[in-house]
Amino acid sequence: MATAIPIDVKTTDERFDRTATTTCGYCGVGCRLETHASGGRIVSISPALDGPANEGHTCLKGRFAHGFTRSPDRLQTPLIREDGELRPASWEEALDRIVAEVERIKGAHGPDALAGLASSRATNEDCYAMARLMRAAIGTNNIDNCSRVCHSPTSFALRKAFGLSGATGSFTDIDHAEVALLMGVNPTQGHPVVGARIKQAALRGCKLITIDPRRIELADYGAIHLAPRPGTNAAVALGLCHVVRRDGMLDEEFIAARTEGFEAVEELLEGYDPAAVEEVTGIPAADLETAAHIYGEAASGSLLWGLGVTEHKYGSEVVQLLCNLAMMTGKVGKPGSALLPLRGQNNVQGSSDMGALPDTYTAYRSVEDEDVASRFEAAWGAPLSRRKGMTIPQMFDAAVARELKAMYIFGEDVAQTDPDTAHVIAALENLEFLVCQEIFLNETTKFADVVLPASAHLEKEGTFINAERRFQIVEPAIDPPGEARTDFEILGEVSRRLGSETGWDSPWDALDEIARLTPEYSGVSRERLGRRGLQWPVHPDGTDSPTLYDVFFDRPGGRGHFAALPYKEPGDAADGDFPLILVTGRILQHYNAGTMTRRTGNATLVDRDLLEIHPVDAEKLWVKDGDLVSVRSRVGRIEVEAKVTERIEPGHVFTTFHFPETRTNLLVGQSADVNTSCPEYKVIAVDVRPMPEAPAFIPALGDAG
Ligand SMILES: Nc1nc2c(c(=O)[nH]1)N[C@H]1C(S)=C(S)[C@@H](COP(=O)(O)OP(=O)(O)OC[C@H]3O[C@@H](n4cnc5c(=O)[nH]c(N)nc54)[C@H](O)[C@@H]3O)O[C@H]1N2
Ligand SMILES: Nc1nc2c(c(=O)[nH]1)N[C@H]1C(S)=C(S)[C@@H](COP(=O)(O)OP(=O)(O)OC[C@H]3O[C@@H](n4cnc5c(=O)[nH]c(N)nc54)[C@H](O)[C@@H]3O)O[C@H]1N2
Ligand code: SF4
Ligand SMILES: [Mo]
Repeated sequence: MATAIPIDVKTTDERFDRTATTTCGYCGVGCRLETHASGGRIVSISPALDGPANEGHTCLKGRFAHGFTRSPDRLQTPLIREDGELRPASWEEALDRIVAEVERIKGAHGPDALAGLASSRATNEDCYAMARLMRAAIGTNNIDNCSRVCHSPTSFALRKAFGLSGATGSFTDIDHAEVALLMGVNPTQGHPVVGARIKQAALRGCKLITIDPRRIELADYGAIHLAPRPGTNAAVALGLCHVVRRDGMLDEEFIAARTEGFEAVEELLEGYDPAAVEEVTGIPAADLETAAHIYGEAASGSLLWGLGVTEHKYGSEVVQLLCNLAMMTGKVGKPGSALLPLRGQNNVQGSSDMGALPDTYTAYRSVEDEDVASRFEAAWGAPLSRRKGMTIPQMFDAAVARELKAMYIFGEDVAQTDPDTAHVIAALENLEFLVCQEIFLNETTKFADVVLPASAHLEKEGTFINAERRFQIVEPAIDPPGEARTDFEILGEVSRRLGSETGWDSPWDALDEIARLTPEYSGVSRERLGRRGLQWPVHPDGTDSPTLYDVFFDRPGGRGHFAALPYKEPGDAADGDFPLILVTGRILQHYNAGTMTRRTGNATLVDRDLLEIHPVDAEKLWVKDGDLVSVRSRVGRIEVEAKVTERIEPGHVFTTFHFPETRTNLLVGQSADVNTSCPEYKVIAVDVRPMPEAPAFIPALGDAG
């Protein structure tokens, strides 16, 4: 159990009129930060030396990208659409409009004609309040969050294989691992403080195996890099398992005592010898053998993965295959042997844990479970639907079909970040009523009827849960600007006006309620979280769980489950018309929709999305570094500047989705994970052509800080 230090330990410095210790609101590492403010503006942010995930480090986003908070573009009053334009309105007017429209649509079409999205950028208490608003005040389970387009396959697979939807260990396991195998994850860009931890581990002798179609930075520190064709991870994982078994690296004792279903896997593995795997993946057989021996022979080894695994048609199956690999070698549930999916958003673990999902209440308990539903009914004083709600893609399909009439989108820029932008726009246009609760106008607010001005992570209190399942405290560094209110206040007020009084005075009341209603979080309280947080499950006495499954798995019978899943081809493939495979992802300097980082000094570091292309392809296509190119997929076309680089393999191209001017997601189709409908953002067949004219300059939004 982590020792709690009182939360009011703060620096005192006369240059600042407010200091706070909080948790970073960008990525899922969950760095603890010391904020210093003066005159209502943040002056500086430094790393908390005792932050368990960051131990005195941060990246450039957590430390420096705070200027957006006082950007002149911040939403400071509610907005209402009138004659096609958004105009400023009072809170009364905006809330009245919401209540009138929600009641009208609910009356005419029933509660399932409405849907909501919770923000994984916001706190647990915000997401819990959003789930309560949709379920109790409106009466529908139509609620989802961005985990759908991110790590929902991880959640699905971990629950199937081991029982719980979270990393099995902690970042410190990397320090104790003889080997770290990274599949489809690029931590030096996406989770930089963990990326730095991995580099340090490598310099101390930890052997890295990187598996990525691109030569990511950590490959330069590694023992071996495997570059599979995008979408062939299953064959890679099965090939690794084949060699581990063939060459006697199985942990027979662990398999016998702790698992079930291995026989079916053994049979399946016969078909995946390294030569067969080379055919499918393009990875030289000898390299696959080397990687399997490095991992298989080590006494401890951790597996890390990201969207290069999940955002595929069979993403949830590949995660199950990674679980197989860990169980075959007994590398789970002990120090140095952890499965660490690097969850993306600062609180995507939390938004899902809090039940901002169409099928589950807190801690993944089904909405169809009578006992659970009736406990929430009693607590919330409202009848609750036992019918599963819609996922995000189902919501958009239903809106296109004019069955879904209204959405309440809280902190997600779906018109920029969800796949198949044209389809998303058609859905948003079809809605009779759209509310956006935001900190900036974005691509999605272009379709909103009401926009509510909310607070950023540096302006609110509550808790986030990081990628290690760690609840950590969030404290306000400054107040929200103008008339903006905290997300928690807004959601409580909307609930109240729709007839469902929450009775909460602050997020801490909501946290107490969450703990009361959820056995896995029963020991969580503000006081106990202190400066170091607690990793769930947290028992009633406050003991937490840095390592899961040291004795048994959290499944009926306590055994881990092997899944016998063969390789299947990705949803899209290159052909004569679309000869290249586009992979999309992110870079260090910008964050997802970019609404925040584009309004900081980071925009002077990088001011546009770039298309990475190998010199061989570039030459074939007459493309030079810096040229504007046209990229066409089966569903859309964009224009973007080319960057010629050997980091990418011939036949593949890569770009990001941080700038609305690029509209990368126009290119992404409807193909998605078979179990969770997570989009296949990583395999898009495209045709790239040079453009006749010079690149258009995309002006940076400037540093408001
Ligand atoms: N700076 C920054 N940090 C972020 C974010 C951000 O936007 N900017 N976003 C946050 C969010 S929401 C998330 S979810 C995380 C995501 O963090 P990551 O999971 O690291 O995300 P990506 O960079 O999208 O993809 C990881 C890698 O997968 C590789 N890949 C693609 N296809 C395949 C494949 O078929 N097989 C294999 N083995 N690899 C493949 C890509 O080349 C890429 O290097 O980052 C978080 N942190
Ligand atoms: N092509 C491609 N597309 C992708 C991906 C990819 O790899 N490739 N990755 C996908 C992934 S993993 C994810 S998670 C999604 C992320 O997609 P989004 O969730 O849409 O992206 P974000 O930029 O994190 O921010 C969401 C919005 O929340 C607002 N916001 C931030 N903080 C707060 C807050 O505290 N309160 C309120 N009310 N609003 C707030 C921001 O201004 C922004 O408009 O993108 C997905 N899209
Ligand atoms: S690594 Fe992630 S949590 Fe840490 S400072 Fe950077 S963005 Fe924030
Ligand atoms: Mo994500």
